[in-house]
Amino acid sequence: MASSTKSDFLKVYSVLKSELLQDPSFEFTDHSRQWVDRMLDYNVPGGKLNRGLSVIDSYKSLKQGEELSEDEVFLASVLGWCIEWLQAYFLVLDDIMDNSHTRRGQLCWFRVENVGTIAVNDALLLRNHIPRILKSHFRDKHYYVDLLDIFNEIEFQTASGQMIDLITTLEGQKDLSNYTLPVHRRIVQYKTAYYSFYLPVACALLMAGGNMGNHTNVKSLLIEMGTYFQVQDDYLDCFGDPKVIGKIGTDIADNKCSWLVVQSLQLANEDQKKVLVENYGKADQACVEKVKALYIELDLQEVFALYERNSYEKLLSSIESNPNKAVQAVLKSFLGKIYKRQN
Ligand code: GPP
Ligand code: MG
Ligand code: MG
Ligand code: MG
Repeated sequence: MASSTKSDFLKVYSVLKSELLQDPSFEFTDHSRQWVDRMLDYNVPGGKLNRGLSVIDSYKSLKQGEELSEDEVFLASVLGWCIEWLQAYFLVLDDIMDNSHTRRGQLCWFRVENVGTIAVNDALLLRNHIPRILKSHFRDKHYYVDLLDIFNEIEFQTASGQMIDLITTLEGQKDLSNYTLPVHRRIVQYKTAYYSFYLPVACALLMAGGNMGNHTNVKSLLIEMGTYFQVQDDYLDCFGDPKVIGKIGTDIADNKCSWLVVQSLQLANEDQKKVLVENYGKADQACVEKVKALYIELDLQEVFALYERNSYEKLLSSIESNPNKAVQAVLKSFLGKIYKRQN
């Protein structure tokens, strides 16, 4: 099945943006309309759009054999954009919390001249756009309340994951041995897997007349895939090319419970652990470089390559054990998109 084209999807973005800029609940002035217009263009459409596009692709797979109406494709695109709006809202705030510099090949929004802490309110606007979009396009659908509920649930889970991502760094400051695989797993499932993998499929299923209640094994598979995706993100934070990933890594300086530091704590001898304790979590480039050199010494690139191959094989065999061919197609296309990704 041909995957949805970015350009058709982007046309729906323009429609949604114009609707929001005409929202009768607010009396826009030229100045305020221009602000929201620029803020949306800066933060919403510039990513890979995988999450959003996968709602349409998943919906198409679930409706296998049926000719989709223009209206159905439009609605699936609208749901896809709601996830991209959610992602934009998270990223604007995450970049402030992680003290990041760049995102998607440009300055983080809060670092743009004259934006600063206005970015916090912009994130609130992005978040509030989601129920407004859903109301405009889904209020007469029988699954409207389920859609609202799922966006609320997933936002709560993501914010909870972000909380443990942040407060775990306090534990790590006391003692790095608090950074273990189970701790890492819990963080990444909540902060990334739910909204990035489970939510797109759950939206497509709701539109197709089903729900995740009948697909618990699919849910756990999506969470596994999301975990693998965030391990890749942790890896790319250190070993990715900023020109390709569009962002400069901050995990080492931020003392994050990253997959890389967890692996290195398992592999390091006493001297190497000392290097970690002395240099991890310091906002000093020389310290960051020492940690990176240790990662290379411990051959974490190879450890990651092995993990990546294993995860891929495990995920593929769980997917193939699913009895539903349409669901298999959805999951395989997800996995194909992220396996060995460089950005
Ligand atoms: C990814 O963490 C997780 C998020 C972007 C969710 C943020 C959630 C909030 C409630 C704000 P990350 O910091 O590793 O992502 P990146 O590497 O893209 O900065
Ligand atoms: Mg971040
Ligand atoms: Mg973060
Ligand atoms: Mg990261």
